[in-house]
Amino acid sequence: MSAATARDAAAQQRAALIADALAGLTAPRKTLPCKWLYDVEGCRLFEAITRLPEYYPTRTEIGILTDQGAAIGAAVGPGRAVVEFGPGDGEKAALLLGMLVRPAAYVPVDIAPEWLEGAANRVSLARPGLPVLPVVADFTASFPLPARIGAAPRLGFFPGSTIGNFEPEGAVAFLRRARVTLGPGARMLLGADLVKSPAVLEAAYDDAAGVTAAFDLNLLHRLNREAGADFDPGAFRHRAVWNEELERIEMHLVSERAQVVHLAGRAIPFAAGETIHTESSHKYRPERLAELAGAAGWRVAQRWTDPDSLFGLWLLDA
Ligand code: AVJ
Repeated sequence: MSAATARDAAAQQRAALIADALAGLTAPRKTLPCKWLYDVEGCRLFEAITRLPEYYPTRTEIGILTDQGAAIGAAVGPGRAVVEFGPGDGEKAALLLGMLVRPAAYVPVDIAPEWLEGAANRVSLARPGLPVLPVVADFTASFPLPARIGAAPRLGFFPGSTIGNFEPEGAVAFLRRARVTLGPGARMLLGADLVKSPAVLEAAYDDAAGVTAAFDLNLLHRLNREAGADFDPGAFRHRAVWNEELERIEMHLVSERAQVVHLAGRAIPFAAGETIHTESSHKYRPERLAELAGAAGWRVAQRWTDPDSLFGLWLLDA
C-alpha cells in the first residue's frame, strides 16, 4: 500500500469511527460497535486477555484442536482449501492445517492487511509448500475468493467464538453469506462458546488484573485520539453483565457521575450510572447453534467439546 493510500484509508476509518460514535452516543441507549475496540492497543490488550487465568475460551479451543485433532482432521476429510475469517496470529490455523490431510490452500481473510501477514507467515512455516493466498476484505460483507484457490472443495474456519459478537440475525446472515462464498460441497469448522454459570462468564469478562477493563476503556482513549473527543476515562468504569434472557455477556462502560462529553461539535450528556454498551458476546446451547446454522442453510455434522463442556467446535455441512 502506498503512503497516500494508507493515509486515505486512515482518514476513511476516522470518518467512519466518528459517524458510528455520533449515531451510537446520541441513541436512547448509548452503544458503540465492538469492532472499534480493536485498534493496535486494543489488539495488544485482547492478546493479553487470551492469556488470563479467567479467560478460558482461547486455551480451551486450542485444547480441543490439539487433543481431538486426529478426529477433527478425519471428519473434515482430505484435499480442502481452508478459508479463515479473521485469522488473528494464525496459531489456530497452523494447528488445524497441521492435522488436515493434504490441504489444498490456506486463504486468510481480514480487513487489516498487517494481520494477514503474521498469520500467512506462521502457516507457511508450519506447512511449507502449502499455497497461502491472503485476501484483504471485510468478511462481514460479500467478497470474492482468489481465482488461484482452484476447484478444491472448501472448509470455512471461524474459531474464537467471534460469531458470538454478532446479534443472532447477524450471525445467520454471516453464516449464509459464508456458505455462498465457499460454494457447493463446502464445510465449516465453527468455534463457539457455550452457556455456563454466570459467575464463570462474568469473571472471564471482568478479570481481577483489570486487563478487560483496560481493553474496554481503551475505546474512550481511542475516541479522544482519533475522533477529537474529550472523554475523561477516569470517570467511567468497566462492567460485565450476563444477560440471562439473550444469553450473552455484555460489556458496558458506566458513567460514574453526571457529565457532558464533546465529540465532533456535539455535546453528549451522561447521567450518573448511564452506560455505553460496547460489546455483546453471545453464548450458545448446542440446540440454539444448530438452529442458527440451519437458518443459514448449514447442517451440523459433528461437534467436539472439552472435558468441562466450556467451548464447542462444530463441523457444518452446506
Ligand atoms: C473477540 C469474540 C474472541 O467475545 O470473548 C474478550 C472478545 N471481549 N473479552 C469474546 C472479548 C472481551 C472475544 N472475541
